[in-house]
Amino acid sequence: MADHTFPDGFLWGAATSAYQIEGSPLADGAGPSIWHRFAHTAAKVFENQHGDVACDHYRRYRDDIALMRELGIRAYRFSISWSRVLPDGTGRVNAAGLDFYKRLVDELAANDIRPMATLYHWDLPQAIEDRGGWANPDSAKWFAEYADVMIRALDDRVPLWCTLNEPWVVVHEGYVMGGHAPGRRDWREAVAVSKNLLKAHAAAVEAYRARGKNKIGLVVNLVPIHAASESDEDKQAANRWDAYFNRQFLDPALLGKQPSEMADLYGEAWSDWTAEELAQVSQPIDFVGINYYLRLVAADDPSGGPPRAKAVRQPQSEYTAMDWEVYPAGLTEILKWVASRYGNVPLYITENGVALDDVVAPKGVLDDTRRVQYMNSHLKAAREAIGTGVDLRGYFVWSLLDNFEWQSGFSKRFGIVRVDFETQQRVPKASARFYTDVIRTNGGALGG
Ligand code: IFM
Repeated sequence: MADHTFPDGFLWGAATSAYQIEGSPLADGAGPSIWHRFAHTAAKVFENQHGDVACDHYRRYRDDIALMRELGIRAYRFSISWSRVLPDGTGRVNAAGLDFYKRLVDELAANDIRPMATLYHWDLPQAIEDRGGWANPDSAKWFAEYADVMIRALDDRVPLWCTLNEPWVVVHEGYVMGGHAPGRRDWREAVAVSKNLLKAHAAAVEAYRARGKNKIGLVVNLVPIHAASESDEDKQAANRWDAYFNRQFLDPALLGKQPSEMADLYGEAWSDWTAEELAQVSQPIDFVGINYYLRLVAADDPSGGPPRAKAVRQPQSEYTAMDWEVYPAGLTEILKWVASRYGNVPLYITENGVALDDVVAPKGVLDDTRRVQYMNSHLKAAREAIGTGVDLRGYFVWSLLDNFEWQSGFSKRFGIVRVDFETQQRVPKASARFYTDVIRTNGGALGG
């Protein structure tokens, strides 16, 4: 039987983000975020749902931390709402907003749970959006100012910091597809935002080096891309998609270069970077956070948008409630790829999990066997990558709680803990109990 135990000190965590769980978005002097504005615009989110209450974590954070402790969770990845702390995006600090995050990290410390704080998980202050948002070249400077406020306030208690969560999603969903705030569809703007996000990431890292004493990294969502056939057209389409999804942010941030496919894939929308800009965005970082959910099989699609590729469904595969292919081997593949391409930088799996149509049994029991299987197979895949020498230091399940899944509202449930959104009752699912065993045995409970 294979040994599935993980290295000593492996960090076992759970992840959430501010707008998805906190609720009370305007409480205690907070300013609105683009997600508050977007979700309150008709027909943007499933059934016009919004994050006004969500999991009410802003008021129930102590109970949620107690629950994590009960489940044996050792680390908690959360994000900070920029507009709670800086209601106008820049300038005046809202002491009450900042105080929420101070209390949160104090409570984590009291429960022996290590915090990992993400500075940006998609909820840009609306006040910044009103000044052009991420398309404004000053956004990098504004982000660094906000980062500095947070570092000064929390670095003594937060050992791990993430600058941006999934910049690819910010660009693709926010500026290409328009399904996320701020809801635009403009490839040229997407190109500008992609560059400004990388500059913002680097500016925050620089601010961190000036004052921070711990570790800071970047979180990206990575997707193995396989060609649908052996044809040159499909192979090139897969390659363009790989550049678009996987290398667009990591190559500049870690290698100080652009993937060679960028001009081809963005076409007329593309504008070249200067050598100075490339040098500026490649600030050394302490780790890369990888969010892993699915694989894509790509075919050439000359009539499609700039990357000119389309996804081909795999009839033999299992798909989740998000319609994402379950493909655990891809996690081993992507971890090994990052380690070999970017020089075995320390890695964390900062998100991994599955949305399912959970069925609650009459006595309130939620036996989410498929989620247990999903976690089991993905954790084994992670363990396999470690066995080949990948420096993987931790795993954060997405998500601790069922929550607000962006344009899908509350219709997609990713939690290992069920949330009844009427009563706010939390009920650990079978997957939460399974995770408790995995953590207690440092992976031994994964079985052969
Ligand atoms: O819910 C999101 C999260 O905010 C970012 N990563 C993917 C998750 C599932 O879609």
